[in-house]
Amino acid sequence: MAGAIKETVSNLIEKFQGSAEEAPREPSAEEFQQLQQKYADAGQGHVFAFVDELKPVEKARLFHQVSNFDPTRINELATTALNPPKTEQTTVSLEPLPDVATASILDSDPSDIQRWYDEGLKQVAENKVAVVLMAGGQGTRLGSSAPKGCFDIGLLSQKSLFQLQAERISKLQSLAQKVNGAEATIPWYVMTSGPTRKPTEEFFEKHGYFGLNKNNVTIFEQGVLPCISNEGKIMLETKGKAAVAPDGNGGIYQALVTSGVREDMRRRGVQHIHAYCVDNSLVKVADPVFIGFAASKDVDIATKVVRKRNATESVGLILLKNGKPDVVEYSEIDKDTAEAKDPKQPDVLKYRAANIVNHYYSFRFLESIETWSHKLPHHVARKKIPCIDPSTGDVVKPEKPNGVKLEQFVFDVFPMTPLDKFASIEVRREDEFSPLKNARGTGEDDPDTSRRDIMNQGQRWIEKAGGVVITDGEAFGVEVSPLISYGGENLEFLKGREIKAPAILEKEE
Ligand code: UD2
Repeated sequence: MAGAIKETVSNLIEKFQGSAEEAPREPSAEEFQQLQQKYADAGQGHVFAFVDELKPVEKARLFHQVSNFDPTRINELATTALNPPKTEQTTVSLEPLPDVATASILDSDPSDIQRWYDEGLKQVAENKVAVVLMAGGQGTRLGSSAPKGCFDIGLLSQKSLFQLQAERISKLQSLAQKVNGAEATIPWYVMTSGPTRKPTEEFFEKHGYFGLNKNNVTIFEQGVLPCISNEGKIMLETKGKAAVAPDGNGGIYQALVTSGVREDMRRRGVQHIHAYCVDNSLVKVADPVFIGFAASKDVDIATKVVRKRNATESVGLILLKNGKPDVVEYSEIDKDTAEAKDPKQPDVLKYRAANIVNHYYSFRFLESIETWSHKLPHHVARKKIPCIDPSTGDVVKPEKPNGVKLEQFVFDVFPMTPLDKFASIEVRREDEFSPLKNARGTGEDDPDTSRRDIMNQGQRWIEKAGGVVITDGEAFGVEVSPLISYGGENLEFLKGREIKAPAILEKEE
């Protein structure tokens, strides 16, 4: 009997909490009036144009949503976004990064690479390394409504990108455990946005956090910004809701603070943070070489780059801008700069250090977020934004861009650190960069190229360890589970073995 009562009580609590989440606290008339006045004073009073038509719970939701924004700050952003300052091109000096701030795996001494690896693994073993996954983007170009990390690129294992990344963390933890015999933990912080949070949480729950201890996996949410009309007004998605969009992967910094993630890192004694892009199927999560490289140089920021494929590849370019490390995004680079050739090597691009959203931060640097995060610029994307006409209440489905979305870019923090606290390291594209950007069949940066690159990498690892992979025409590649090998290590047991491609290696037998 007692059990039944307990069950009923817990159901009631859950029901109350559930309904409580649906019905936010109702603001007092005074609170509501103050907020309306604040918006009216900023010329954004139209946000409340239909408040008399709203039910109390809708009114409360609108109150809580727009309380998160400062209309005066929004006006500043809108003014800058719609009237970008006309910086004279001549005032911007661009140069490739100087040698002092660049290294390359391709021409580093193997003993250096081993030293960085050992140092990085030691930091992991001492529980000083954490990972932040940027997973708030919406896979528009991929054509999938689910978060990109859930995507199955068609591997024999049918593993998602999230699962591959989780298993790389798990394997690295066990490799680190061998360093000093103690349990090694790499906390994994997954940044989501409004549209990706719930499906991401459900996916992780459904897959039991891919075997990781869920106490070391934190799913948090980045902020949003209102969409702005071409006239500088906050747009309404419905009569009771402002139209908003995720604030860009540069929202990571504010989110690390407001979500309590930075505090959790501090409590755990984290010193080194690896932040990366969810859609890179080859990503080396918490790569010990990268951590060791950055730790040994004692930098605050480090970034991995690959050689740019061609002048039109959709990647940012890491370079020196007005003497500071910076990135010019592919959506903002001018043609001449993108096509400029290296004066010393006429058939090589002058700007060829391609950004791959693969960054290192010292925890020391993240302690200073409050001093510079408000200085990060907002980038403007002109979009067709479905909205409500504030003067008539009619639904508008625009045929052409009728407003702007504002987003911050994660790499805009680079100029905030002096050059001697910044480093970039070039890595092999075939080993470390295969972005899943486009729908199947595009032929570039799509599920088939992601799968191809993983299978080819596994085949290279096996052949390097002395195994023989039998391929013919379409049949190529071996999927090596991350739980067997993180980066191609410890595959000597395959020496002399023949493996018929396509194959999957999931057991060390
Ligand atoms: C990103 C880089 C670009 C290049 C390219 C290579 C930025 C700003 N641009 O361009 O320079 O490296 O990738 O693949 O980094 N994300 C969020 N929240 C957001 C928006 C994006 O978490 O509000 C995440 C997204 O889930 C992904 C990463 O940031 O993990 C990159 O976002 P994207 O794929 O939209 O960026 P893309 O391909 O335009």
